Amino acid sequence: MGPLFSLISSIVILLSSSLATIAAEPTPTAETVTQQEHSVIKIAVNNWTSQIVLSHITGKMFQQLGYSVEYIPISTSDQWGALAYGAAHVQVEVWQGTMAESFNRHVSEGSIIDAGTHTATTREDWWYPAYVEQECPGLPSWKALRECAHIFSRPNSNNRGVYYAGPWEKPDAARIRALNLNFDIVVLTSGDDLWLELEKAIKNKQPIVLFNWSPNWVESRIAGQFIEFPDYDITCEQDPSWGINKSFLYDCGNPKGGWLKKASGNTMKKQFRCAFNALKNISFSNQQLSHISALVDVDKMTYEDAANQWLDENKRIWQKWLPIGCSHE
Ligand code: TMO
Repeated sequence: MGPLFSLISSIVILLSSSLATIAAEPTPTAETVTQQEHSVIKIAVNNWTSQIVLSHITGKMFQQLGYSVEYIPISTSDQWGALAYGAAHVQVEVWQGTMAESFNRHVSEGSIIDAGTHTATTREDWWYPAYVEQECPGLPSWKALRECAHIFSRPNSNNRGVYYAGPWEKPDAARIRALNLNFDIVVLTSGDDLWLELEKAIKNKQPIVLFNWSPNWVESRIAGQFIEFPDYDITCEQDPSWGINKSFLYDCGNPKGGWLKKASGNTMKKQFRCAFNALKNISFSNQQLSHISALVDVDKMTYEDAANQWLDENKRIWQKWLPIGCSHE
């Protein structure tokens, strides 16, 4: 560091410390700003449709209670730290199949709160459109993937099958290895990218196997099935000797009939009491979730319009979720 630079930096340090002294003087304006900052509820927005629409529905309910809300786009893997440190306060769709491990760990460490379970039951796994069965009659059994991997190949995959994953799946490479499947993985970055690949394949009647989940819009519009892997068991992820492969973990599918939960940071209950109580009451069914995702992915509404439409049409449902006599002021 040159002498001129250190001179400049000392001046900067001097200047900024005197500025800090001035700024530290309590002024009414500064206090108001701080208070407002504390009253903004930050909602974690992930990257699949029902979660995004549900985030907006939840935000509008919080606004009805008098809170301000902010939407924070964040990946499912980054959201745990954000919830633990207050960069986000709420996540409205935590899916068992892809998030149980992190969710349970953070809840047991006390860094996030389990804010209750939706009535919807969930499944997330490899899925294919019905026409694929004509070329691979052993489906939906996973064993058929051993015979038919090549029909899922793509120009650069060297006759190996290609599985299109989203950014949320369990370790697919580990499952492919444990079940000895001749597949490569293409990881896409959002639900939208998965539906583009699906649309392209359907147009050409080309075999495709990709990550999908239920509830989702797909089941209401496109005939198809999940691959039936060996049934999920927690031991499959913990003890290599479990299941058909005695040396490796993950020789099983994701849970069927999995849970769907809401999560909050552990300060939410105190900081935004009324909103926290509303959050605990929020509960969506399978039918409601596939409906709100179809509004966007099929009917091409914006996330916010879809949220507004659902709120307009279901006042009697969500108004019951707002705690009575509760306004945060
Ligand atoms: C978390 N997801 C519903 C995309 O599987």
